[in-house]
Amino acid sequence: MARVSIIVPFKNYKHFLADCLASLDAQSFRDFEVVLVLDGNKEDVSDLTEEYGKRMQINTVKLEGKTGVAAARNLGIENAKGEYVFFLDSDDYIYLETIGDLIEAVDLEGADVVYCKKAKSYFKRDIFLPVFKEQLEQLEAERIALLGEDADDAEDMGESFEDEEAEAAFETAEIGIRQRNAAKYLVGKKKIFGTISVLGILIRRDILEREHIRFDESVLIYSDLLFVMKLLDLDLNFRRRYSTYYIKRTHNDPVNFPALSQEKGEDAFDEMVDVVKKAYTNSRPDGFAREALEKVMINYYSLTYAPRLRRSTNDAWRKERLVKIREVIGLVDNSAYKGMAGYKKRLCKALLSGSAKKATMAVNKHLAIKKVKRIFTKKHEIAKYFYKNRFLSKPLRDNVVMFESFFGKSYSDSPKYIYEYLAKNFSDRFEFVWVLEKRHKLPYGGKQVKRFSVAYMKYLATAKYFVFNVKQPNWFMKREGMVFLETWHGTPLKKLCFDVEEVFSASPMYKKNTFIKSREWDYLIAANEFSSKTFRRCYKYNNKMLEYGYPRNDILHAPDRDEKEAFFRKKLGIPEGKKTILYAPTWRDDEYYENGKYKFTLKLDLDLMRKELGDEYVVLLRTHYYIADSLDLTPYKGFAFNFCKYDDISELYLISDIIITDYSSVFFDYANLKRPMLFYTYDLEKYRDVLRGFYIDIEEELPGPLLYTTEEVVDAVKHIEDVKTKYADKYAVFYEKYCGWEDGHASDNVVKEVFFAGGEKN
Ligand code: C2G
Repeated sequence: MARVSIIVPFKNYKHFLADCLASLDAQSFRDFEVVLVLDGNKEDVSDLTEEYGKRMQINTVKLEGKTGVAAARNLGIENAKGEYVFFLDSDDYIYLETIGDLIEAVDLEGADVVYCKKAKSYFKRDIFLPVFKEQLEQLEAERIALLGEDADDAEDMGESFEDEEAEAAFETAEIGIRQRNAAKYLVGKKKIFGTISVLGILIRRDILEREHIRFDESVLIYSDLLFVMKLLDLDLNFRRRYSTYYIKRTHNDPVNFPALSQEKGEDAFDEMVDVVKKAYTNSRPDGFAREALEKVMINYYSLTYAPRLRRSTNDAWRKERLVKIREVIGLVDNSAYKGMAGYKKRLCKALLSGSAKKATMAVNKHLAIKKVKRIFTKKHEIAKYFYKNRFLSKPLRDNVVMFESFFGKSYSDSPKYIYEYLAKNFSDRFEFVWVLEKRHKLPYGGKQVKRFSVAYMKYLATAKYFVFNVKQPNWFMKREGMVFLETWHGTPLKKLCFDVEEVFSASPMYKKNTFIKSREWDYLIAANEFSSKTFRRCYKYNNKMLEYGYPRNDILHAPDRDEKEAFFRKKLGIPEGKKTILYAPTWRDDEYYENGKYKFTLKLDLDLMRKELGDEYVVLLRTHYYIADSLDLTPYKGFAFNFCKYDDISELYLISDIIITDYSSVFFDYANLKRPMLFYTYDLEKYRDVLRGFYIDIEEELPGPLLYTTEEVVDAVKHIEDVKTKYADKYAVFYEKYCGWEDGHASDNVVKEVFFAGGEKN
């Protein structure tokens, strides 16, 4: 008989189950069986059970005639043979040594129930674990640094007693304290009822039998609450292990793979109210579980439900639900408000007065105070307030066009070229506004506003046309009559949105928000057929696709390209007689300071390059716009030029004889020049296989060599003519596929279609 039965209900999303089983396979404690309960699943998982079944005992059972997680877990309990049971959802996984750590509390402390911490993640296991492990180790190091050598003793404080009587008294108190701690941790700390769960708890199985504890199968979403409350009311030896984690996976794609909680329908509220009432009335009147549940009831109303009261405009709905929630809050004993913030009590009391008007007024007052506080403490909040409350009700201005490139960081990319075409030819018809962080000398006298300033908000609310190369803010409201042209900023190489299985750096809301915002795009530019198809799929984009090539690449096909090149070489101070190598790498998802601010370590040995290539070449360095580090190139004066903050990379392409890049869409654009490309891909495996995944097989398709050391880069530059010859055929194929639509007239064509509805311009 195995010591632990791990009950895993499975309904769908096989790729999650694979991670779940892998996390069990990685445990060094092996004395467990997996009870895998199949709940009407359509995916065949026999390959997984066969593979993992070689190394662990997997008992697969099928739920017949019913469905739901409660029924599945009950069937799991019926089939469990272990001394202890542990519930693990098939879309979650556990940390290293979790089962062994929990069992340790049984062996050393005679625990009946052991619970661990929970961590949330939207990463797959491979990506999450190493980063998480590092964070935990760092925390542990900090703790030891703070407490010194006695760190471990400090944790056990109060465990040694000389006096037997005192020890006995302490033990009793301790059992109570431990029971109370468990109730606080598993219930009282929660802000909503849905997060109260059996996950991460090891339970002696005979207790479930003796006390007839099962999941209520008539309950769809909140069955955990009843189960946990029953358990907490028993006088058991509760123990905790805070050194290990149950990892709850947040689905980062609620559009395609919603979790049960993300699927909630209208009935969920009714079910919640019924379950809470039942859990409360069935609980021990003076028990710790009830005390903890009362806290959640107050918190749920004041933090989650009450703010919704104001937002809702549906009066019938509001009244009906108010009655229900009032019944719940009516159960709470007065003593539960002790120690809680005063406003929570005020909100609950107003609700209990029985008048919907009073309840709403109390909420409005509370939220108004909160908002005023926020306006004065949070950046941009006043401007946003004006956006929502003033500017959105002003009429649209039919002739205003708003431009933004890379979040206002530069005057660049396709918005720049569309602007210049439009302003040069139609300045009498339109008024132009650019979003720019720093003031620029704009040609054609366009107006400039700072991102998130009051003026920016005014135009964002009232301009008719928008030309942006990244996503608009999530809170942007598209009004009727507005026209949104999304230029995007590159042919996709790294997978995007719904094509990304896991997102490493973006928030779990990335897919959902991108989906919602891309519904607002009226036009999207595709530089080539591959982009067009990819965008349609990865964004589920169904509006107009402008298949003209990139406006930003028009300059690379301009009839006066050579004169332009000479002009920019001079303007940028490139020494005469020197050839130029542009190094333009992308950013790395896992090397960052904070959101949108990434690290960059230069992996090219500039000393070696100067020594070997300095007579003939200079290097132009250009990091990605996300990179926050600034590179000091003063030791390489005259050889390496810093163009990291230069606005327009298209102009840098134009003055470069060779480009070195990596996994950046830069190479699709540079290919328009038909000049040689080298790929410095020193971290290819990690980038491609762990962080992102690419759309194209770069080893196959790239029209230049993949290089891994500065020596190889130097050698390739020295033999650049050989590189050209070797890759000539691949280059031709690549050019045809990705640059075939580019003819130097993208700006013209885009403007015609968006601003003149495909008709005559004059
Ligand atoms: N870019 C730049 N300098 C760099 C790298 C990029 O100016 N060193 C600009 C180029 O215009 C490039 C664009 O930023 O085309 C996008 O850069 P990528 O490296 O491709 O990365 P990302 O911003 O993640 O965009 O579909 C395109 C993708 O969304 C990628």
